[in-house]
Amino acid sequence: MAYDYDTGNIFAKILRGEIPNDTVLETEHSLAFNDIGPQAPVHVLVIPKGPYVNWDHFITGASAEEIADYARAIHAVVGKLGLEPGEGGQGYRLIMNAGEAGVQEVPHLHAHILSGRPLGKLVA
Ligand code: D5M
Repeated sequence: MAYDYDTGNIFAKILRGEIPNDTVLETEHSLAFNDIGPQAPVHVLVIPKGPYVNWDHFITGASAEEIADYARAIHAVVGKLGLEPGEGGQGYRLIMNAGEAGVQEVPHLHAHILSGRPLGKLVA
């Protein structure tokens, strides 16, 4: 599957420094920042710095180094915010929307980390 990456998307602009973001954590290949319209008290987006449309594009096109960095960045945000489940941590929900059925609005891969309130059972 070939993906066309739109360099004009809002997260590409954030990565180029053209618009501001509320950074939570940055690594060599990933950036985490607070969602502009939080759906919960904690709502962080984690994106790879590379030009990947969605998870499927990323996992088939990114280097092992980028993939490891991204996975670790998500874990680092969870740790930084004290969300690790159990032992006093409150836990979290990790979501990636993809394509039309997933209602993905911004065409640059992003993981949503949600927490800070009971999120309810996941329903469509
Ligand atoms: O989610 C796209 C998410 O991106 C949605 O929760 C709002 C968020 N968003 C949009 N613009 C910004 C900026 N400029 N900063 C931070 N967050 C932003 P999706 O999964 O594509 O529906």
